[in-house]
Amino acid sequence: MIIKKIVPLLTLLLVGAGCTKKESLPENSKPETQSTVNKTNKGSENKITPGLYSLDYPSLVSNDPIKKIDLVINEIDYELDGKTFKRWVYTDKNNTPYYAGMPLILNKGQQATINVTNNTSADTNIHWHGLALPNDQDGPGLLIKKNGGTFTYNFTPDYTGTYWYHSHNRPVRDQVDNGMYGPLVILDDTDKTYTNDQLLVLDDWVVNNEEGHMQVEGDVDTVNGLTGQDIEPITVTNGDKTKLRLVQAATAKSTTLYFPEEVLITHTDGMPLEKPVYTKEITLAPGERYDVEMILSGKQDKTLEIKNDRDQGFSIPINYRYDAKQKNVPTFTKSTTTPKEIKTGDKDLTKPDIFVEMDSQMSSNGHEWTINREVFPDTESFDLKKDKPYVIRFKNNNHMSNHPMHIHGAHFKVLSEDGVPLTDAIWKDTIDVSPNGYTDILIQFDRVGEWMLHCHILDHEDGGMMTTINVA
Ligand SMILES: [Cu+2]
Repeated sequence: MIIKKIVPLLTLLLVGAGCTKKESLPENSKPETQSTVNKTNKGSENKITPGLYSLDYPSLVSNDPIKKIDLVINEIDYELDGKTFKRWVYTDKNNTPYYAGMPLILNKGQQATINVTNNTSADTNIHWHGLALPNDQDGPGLLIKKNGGTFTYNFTPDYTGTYWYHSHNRPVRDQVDNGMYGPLVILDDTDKTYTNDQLLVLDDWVVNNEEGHMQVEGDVDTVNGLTGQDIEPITVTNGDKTKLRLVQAATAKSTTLYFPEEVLITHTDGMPLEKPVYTKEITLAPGERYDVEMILSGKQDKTLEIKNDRDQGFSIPINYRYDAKQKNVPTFTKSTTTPKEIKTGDKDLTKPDIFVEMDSQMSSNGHEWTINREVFPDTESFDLKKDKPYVIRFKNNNHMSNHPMHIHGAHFKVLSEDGVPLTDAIWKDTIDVSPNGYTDILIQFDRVGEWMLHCHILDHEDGGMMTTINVA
């Protein structure tokens, strides 16, 4: 009854929701210079085109111990749903229109040297979401100055998997919502077995109207920065085994995807599942990633689609082509990669060491989002020891809103949800806690430093639902 234990969790992760708003850039950061992208300007690096983030695995393998990447943050004109507005984008020196951010692709064990140039009129920084890195290479605490400021990040990820990167400079929502994000993949040996390997970065933008009050939600849903008929189809044959790397970049709204046939969930937030799960739908809360395998068969060509849960949502076309000469019959992967383990000895995992209660309140400052009844930076912080296991209980006291809680600097294992233990391991870096629900996790930091813990509905984070974990 593994499935029964896991599926409700995965389903729960996606219920509820936040929102994202793409509004015009904040008043104090209007672009001073404008750049217009050329849609036909194809990205040369990694052979990734603006709308179809297809990872051409053989071409990406390099034996260089260090991958040098020039990452440029620009302000561009962005056309969406018939309107043109300003947004920010993570791109390269050629201003290639990576509408969901330039994909950063590393090989297993490869060091990244990332030279960032900030051409926008807002100070910023970058958080490498899901990677456990030295504290001084990640996000908050750094500042990449506006109007040409630079910073060089150096790190070597410990693990493979699907991650993403985004601004963590407050107000974080303003920056991420206006495009400061991109996907980040560390290739695993098993990725060679896929004939198709595609990134699908999900978001929603406020284009026609403003909605939401507790958080800002968009009204135009995008896949890799495109919407409607512009969304590029995925073409597969009966010989293909396709990997889809789903990244939820929306700042508030969760999205449920419906697949035409069962797919196999192999990874959550970059980490392999102990027991992969078959499903036809997945909900992604802000900040979450899921990797799935898709294998289609049949002796006739067909056009299918992956849809989401909104009337004005999106449809990702799948063009299936039958090739009679194709002898390869793909099968779902039996993953040989396992996540790390945390040694807990005789520790009682049913007794939390740390309680994190999420709630909201009205004050003279308006609507505030709280952790243990306080607003960041006045929230209670937690002092932990490196290489020592801790149980954290996230308890959501809101009856209306979910809270996808994210911790920097370490993955964690989900122990139980609403008191029901999981039988098979699920590792996450962002766990969506349902209204009135509670979730226990097990975490152990390998790295010292001050790490953030916050809600990934970024209006909640900016509104106070954040604290720090100090690891010594
Ligand atoms: Cu929240």
